Amino acid sequence: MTTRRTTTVFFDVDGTLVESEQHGHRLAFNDAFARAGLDDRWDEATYADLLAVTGGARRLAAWFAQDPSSAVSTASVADLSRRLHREKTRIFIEMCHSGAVPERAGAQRLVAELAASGAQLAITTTGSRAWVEPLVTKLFGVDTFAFMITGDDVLNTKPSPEAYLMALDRIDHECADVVAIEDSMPGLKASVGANIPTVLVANAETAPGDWSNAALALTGFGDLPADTVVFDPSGLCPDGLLTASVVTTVARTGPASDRSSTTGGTPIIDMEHA
Ligand code: XBP
Ligand code: MG
Repeated sequence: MTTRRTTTVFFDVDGTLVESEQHGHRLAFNDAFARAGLDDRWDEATYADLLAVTGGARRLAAWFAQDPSSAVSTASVADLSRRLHREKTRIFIEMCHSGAVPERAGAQRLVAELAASGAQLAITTTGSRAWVEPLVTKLFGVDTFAFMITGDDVLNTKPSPEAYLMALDRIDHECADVVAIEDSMPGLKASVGANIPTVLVANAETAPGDWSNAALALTGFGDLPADTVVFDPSGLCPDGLLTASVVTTVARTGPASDRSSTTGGTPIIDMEHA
């Protein structure tokens, strides 16, 4: 007797399900600096660079460690980063409650389609549980995601594969085809590092770099006129719309190491110069 295989889809949150970085987290970090009486402020270009460091407290610590104009001594960096991050998290939770953090165009459609198709959905994020749980629940519903792995659950944030390995441990992956939906290079490294085929729904701001480790890369879910397919060596998404059927096919096809026909593909567009 053969066991029917299920599909499990791991969704990243920041930049993937929600438009949260430049007009969400960045503003909350700046507000926390101001409330603490610090002159530090992150403009969009600075924050785009800082996104290479995942996890808010780690991002703060990296900033204070590198910024020669910062008045903060090395000894107090870790403590200050933790305190500022607690305040930033309080501010960001208020922003989530007030509706200031919207879902990404097409995310709601894809999540609903996948849920209707019977796929199991889960969250794998580096963000803090204190805002992830209420925001995801508010935007996507209480029972939509089977479980959420957050930055609070791991020792090592993305690009470490730890969150994804932990997520794999939570499912019966012998019987499930798995796929990750990510928006950034650290996220892509993390999911591919756990040998999970990945759809990169890239955000221009979060994902400069080489996308060819993705099974499929787009600049959006396909719901906006500007969304384009950037990398699709297997011709999985000819219409440019990321549907439940496309995602399920990526899961069934498996990781790059299991595929024979797709090695050596090159991105259709170089996003750094697009
Ligand atoms: C998200 C992050 C998070 C957020 C801020 O990365 O790195 O740190 O930027 O949230 P990913 P917190 O989307 O790859 O999971 O301040 O709660 O950490
Ligand atoms: Mg992300």
